[in-house]
Amino acid sequence: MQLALIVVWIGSAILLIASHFVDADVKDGFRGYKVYRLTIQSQRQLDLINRISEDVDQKGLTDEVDVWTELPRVFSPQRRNSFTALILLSPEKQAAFLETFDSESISHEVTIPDLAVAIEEESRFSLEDTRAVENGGMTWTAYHRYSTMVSWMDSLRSRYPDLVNEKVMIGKTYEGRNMYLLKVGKPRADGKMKPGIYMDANIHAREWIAGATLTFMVNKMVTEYETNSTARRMMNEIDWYIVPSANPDGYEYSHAAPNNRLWRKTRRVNPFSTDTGCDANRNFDFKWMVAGAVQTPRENTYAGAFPYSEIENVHVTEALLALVPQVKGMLSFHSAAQMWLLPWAYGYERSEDYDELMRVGRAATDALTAVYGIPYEVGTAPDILYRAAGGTLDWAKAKAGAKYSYTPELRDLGFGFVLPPNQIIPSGLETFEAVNVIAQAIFEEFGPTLN
Ligand code: 0X9
Ligand code: ZN
Repeated sequence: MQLALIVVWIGSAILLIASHFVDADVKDGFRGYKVYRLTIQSQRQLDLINRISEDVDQKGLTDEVDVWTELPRVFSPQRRNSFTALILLSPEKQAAFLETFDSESISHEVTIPDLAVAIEEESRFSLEDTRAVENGGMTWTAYHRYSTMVSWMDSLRSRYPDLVNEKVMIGKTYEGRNMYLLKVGKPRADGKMKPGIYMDANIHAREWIAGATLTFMVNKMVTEYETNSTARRMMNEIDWYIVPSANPDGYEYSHAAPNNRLWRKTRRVNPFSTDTGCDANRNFDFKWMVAGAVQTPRENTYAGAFPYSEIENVHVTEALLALVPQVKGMLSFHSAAQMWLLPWAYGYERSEDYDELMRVGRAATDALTAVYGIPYEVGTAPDILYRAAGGTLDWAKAKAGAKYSYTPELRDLGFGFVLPPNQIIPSGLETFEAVNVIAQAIFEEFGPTLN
């Protein structure tokens, strides 16, 4: 009896999805699309949302229905503070899905009433933003294009030549854009090697707050060197290596038209498929494809046909390998789960440094939360999220000797990936405090010089 009920229930969930998809193209820049926050209170409810998420991904229908929040498989409130999920619904899908949620007693509230409007507002430039760009600068009150980030690196280097040591071209993207590694820090008078921290952002194209937060923090460290003792210590004690965008093609694509706003992957044309791109955060050669990744090019977690199929990952990898053994920390910024993730992400094994990474991660997020009260969870990806192999997080720890390897998942606040630009500075200020804690931990552990 019970089994029959479950079969009927799963069947109807699939039917609900299947029967409603006719045309999966985004229409009119997400006009009338809404984002809802669902509150999940049982394993059964979690199963339903995970099932919807998987089903739309497999069918390539995420332009109509998309679960934005990455959810664990197991409902364990003692492990995770909140079981809420953001879901995007096109106008055609709203009625049927809300009916299902109601019948399953999943409570829901609208967080974005019209995604098209949110995207328009998010993309708005003030006069100051426009003027800054025209003058080769950048602001943190708008989300900027990749070329603006590159100009910002150049301008920072020319204004602070003692602190911005190098801007190295590390290679070209699939579409031919230059990728850069910026090195900042106050060189030691004795020329000895300081511990290094590598940071990148936007390996996932749509997570715009990641690159904005990273450039904000770097800008702050450099421009406030003389006036801010925290910035000065960070610059004196650590050499910082920064790739502001680890997936510039995807990032630019997500900016190019409102319909592209939710693009996550790279932009490589796959040889045996009409589906473009691969999840670059599944493409590194460590435990590749072991878990949380697929071989279906259409899906958002497509790991590529083989490790390093993506040239951008090759460049990041070679840049980081050239910094061994200096780099002791790696921060690859994502959004939007408000989590500070640590290795291993591929499976449930504990790394030998698990306790230290937890301790330092907790201290970092405590400092972050102290600024504006934004809660963050700390843990391995499988413990608080899900397994995901082939990401920067695991690779940097296993292969590049970055002991303190983390994937910070920045602010969400119910907006998911479309976080209003007035959140950039608060996100930058709070994340800066967390990064400072990690820098201090690395400085204390490895000392002022490595040789
Ligand atoms: O799934 C991901 O790649 C990350 N979450 S996101 O919502 N930003 O897509 C989490 C990745 C954690 N694991 C690894 N870095 N491998
Ligand atoms: Zn991401």
